Amino acid sequence: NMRLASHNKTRVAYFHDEGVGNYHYGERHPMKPHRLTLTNHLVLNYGLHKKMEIFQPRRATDNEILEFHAPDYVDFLKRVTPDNAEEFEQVFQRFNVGDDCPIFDGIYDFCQRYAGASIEASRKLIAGGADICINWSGGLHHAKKSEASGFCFVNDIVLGILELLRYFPRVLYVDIDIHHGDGVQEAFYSTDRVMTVSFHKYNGDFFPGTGHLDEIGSSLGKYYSVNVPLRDGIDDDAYIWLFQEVMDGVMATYQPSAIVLQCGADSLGCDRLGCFNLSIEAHGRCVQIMKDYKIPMMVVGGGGYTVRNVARCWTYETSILVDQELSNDLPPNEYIDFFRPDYQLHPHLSGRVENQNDRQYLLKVRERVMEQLRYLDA
Ligand code: TV7
Ligand code: CA
Ligand code: ZN
Repeated sequence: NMRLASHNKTRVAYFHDEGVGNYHYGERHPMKPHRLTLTNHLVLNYGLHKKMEIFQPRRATDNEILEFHAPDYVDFLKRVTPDNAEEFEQVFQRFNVGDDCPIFDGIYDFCQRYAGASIEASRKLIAGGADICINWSGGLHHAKKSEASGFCFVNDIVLGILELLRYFPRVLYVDIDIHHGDGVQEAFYSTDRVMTVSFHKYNGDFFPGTGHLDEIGSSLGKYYSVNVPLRDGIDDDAYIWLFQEVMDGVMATYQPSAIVLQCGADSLGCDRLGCFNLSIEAHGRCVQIMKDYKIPMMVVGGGGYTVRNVARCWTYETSILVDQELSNDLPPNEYIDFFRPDYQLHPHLSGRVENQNDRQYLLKVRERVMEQLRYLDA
């Protein structure tokens, strides 16, 4: 890759919207945008901003959001508020708003902010202005063309990939959130210009219910959707092994020109909604593995419901992307109380859930994925 060969330091651009952490899904709702403020504070207090270019992103415009989403759905998101919600109740079902995807103050503004950052990140990569772009507020992978789903209203990943496709011939999407990346998979299910790869818990029941090994894509996109279904309690060694095996196979066969990596932190041990046993180090190892392929890459957030660990994880992953080692002692900061009682970057997170992924199961999954990838070569 000439663009990377011409200089040896990775250039990282960090997109952070000052206001994006101030939205509230509701008192009892597990999605807490405040985790983005917390993450940004740790990033700054560790001094990582000195090793990146920092951008305050633009909000996405209506027309940019309409590149993927349907006009009637966008119109609804723009107009609905908690105060006028009753006027819209007849369309709540159609657009799937309710408990998981509630109407809250500033909902469309929130979407414009996190989606604007992903679109700007794509443009920065296209312009060759950075090798890696980070948007921790993005990664809302469940949103569909005409409906909200799983805490996601606008699919910033699909919008970011559509932008990348204006310039890059092939885009690889990789998703390590514990949930299946269904919205992104669906959007690109019948094209070979995007390969989607999701690692997730799957048992037919866990949200969103899709992501079976046999979902491989259709028509031109046949074999270009890859699913890695996992059982409860997967540990560091098994996850890293399988991730390395699958991604080496994918990179060798697909040879993408750009990568989008969704880093949902609900795959960590001790997550409020998750059931894996991953440490922050192992989660970060996946980020390191993708970085080492040296392809232009956008890194986004996603799920993550134990807020203190989300901030730790994405801060650590920022440090990996800028090649800066961090002390395990968290720097003093105004939110230090969130990190009680240990005040460490790497708390012990495993062991809460029994590992249901035996060796035989993991080998079967790897073999099935490798078999699928062999069809790409042919
Ligand atoms: C990317 N799990 C999103 C992951 C989206 C998961 C779900 C909840 C949940 C919602 C709440 C709440 C919750 C303790 C957990 C079938 C249902 C069951 C709503 C109560 N507490 C991402 C979406 C998932 C909302 N949804 O991938 C308000 O858990 O399982 C479901 C669907 C129907 C709706 N009910 C839950 O990480 C960002 N929801 C408390 C208050
Ligand atoms: Ca996933
Ligand atoms: Zn998730």
